[in-house]
Amino acid sequence: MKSFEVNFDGLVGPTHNYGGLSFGNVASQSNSQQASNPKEAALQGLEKMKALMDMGFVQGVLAPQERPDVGALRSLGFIGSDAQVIQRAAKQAMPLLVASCSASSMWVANAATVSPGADTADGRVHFTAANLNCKFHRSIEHPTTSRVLGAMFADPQHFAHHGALPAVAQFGDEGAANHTRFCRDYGQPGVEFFVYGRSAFDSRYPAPQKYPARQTLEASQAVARLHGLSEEGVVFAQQNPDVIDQGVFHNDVIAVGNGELLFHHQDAFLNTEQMLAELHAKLAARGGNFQSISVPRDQVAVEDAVRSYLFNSQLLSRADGSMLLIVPEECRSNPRVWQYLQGLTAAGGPIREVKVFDLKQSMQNGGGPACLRLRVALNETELAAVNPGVIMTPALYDTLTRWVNKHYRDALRESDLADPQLLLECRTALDELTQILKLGAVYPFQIN
Ligand code: SUG
Repeated sequence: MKSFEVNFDGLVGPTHNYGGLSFGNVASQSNSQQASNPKEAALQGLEKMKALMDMGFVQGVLAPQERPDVGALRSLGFIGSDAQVIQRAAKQAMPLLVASCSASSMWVANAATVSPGADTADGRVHFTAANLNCKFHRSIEHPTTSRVLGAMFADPQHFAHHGALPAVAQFGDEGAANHTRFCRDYGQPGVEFFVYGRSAFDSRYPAPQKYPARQTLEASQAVARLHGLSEEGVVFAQQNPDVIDQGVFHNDVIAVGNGELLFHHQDAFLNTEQMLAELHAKLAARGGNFQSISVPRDQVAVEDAVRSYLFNSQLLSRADGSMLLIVPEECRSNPRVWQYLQGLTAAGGPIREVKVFDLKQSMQNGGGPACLRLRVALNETELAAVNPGVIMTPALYDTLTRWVNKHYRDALRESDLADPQLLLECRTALDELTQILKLGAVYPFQIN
């Protein structure tokens, strides 16, 4: 049976703005308070989805969330009508209003961790929504994420959904941004690679000093248990705490894997040799030939990786077995990174081509090509069970482009977030979107 890796991209929501909300994420902090352009952000994302579809990849779309999140503000004590809740928050606690308006659900690599049916004990595709416990504005995503994923992957015969882990920092879980899967073929049992930033229960593990480690070992282990993964099919590895302190807030800012290949920076991990040997042995036991490309620090410094998002790229397998790397424009404007990439594709290794996309609106908040997609490996039967409304087609691309042009603003500043009209605009847009994507009622305003 044929199998695929389907990329579900997050559609950027109408409140996309630069709130400076993510301590430890250099781009989010440095672009705080700049005016954003939600319309351009959503169109840039749609362009990438269309380009992948046109190249022959199966591409899906994941809906944004209802923002401002009036329910989150109510839970913090703001009362009155929806408009009064927003106005009171704007007056008394602007940072909370900004957090409740974030369009951060666009970075769907953080929506959930996904294990394909070939790896799990019951043969179903398992999803665990990420609690995103490290930042308030992201911790409010998982209830809607679960409803949206449930509406996309509804058939219990093929899909199993787990709620987010307990909402404490000890189980901080950031989803697929710290998870990669290696395999010979998407439909065959693979090796799932979980990368954590610290241990919450064992003080012998080192931890970063300056910025938070968002993913804990214990959270990764819990997800592996929930998904029914076998010991032979998992590898846990620790991120180098020093790179977290340089702005590598998720492993997907310093490494990306696909098929049998791990593409990573020399300084990405702790105990790298041992980790690579374990990956090699475990993949070999599953019939695969693990390979890695380590990018030396004297060619690309960690700072260059963080600024260019070289590793926040999509590594895609083409029909002829070679790989394509989808990188953001910022890689082309960094001379060292661009030179490295030229050498990489000329070297005749597995990565043969680099394609560049303009994702500046998302990049300015620390979200590159890999952040914007959730990978779900599916066989033909499972793909046929996915809600067809969320699979990208030329017609859906046209409809979504028209929908964005009709509903989205082309400039948003912090002061605009207090405008109660924005809430109405967003709800009108999202109500229409659930019909376009055939999701049913998934948003709080539709179900309360
Ligand atoms: O969680 N930025 C996101 C970026 C997430 C990127 N995802 C991956 N690397 N997979 C974050 O830090 C910034 C929001 C703001 O400042 O307005 C933000 O949430």
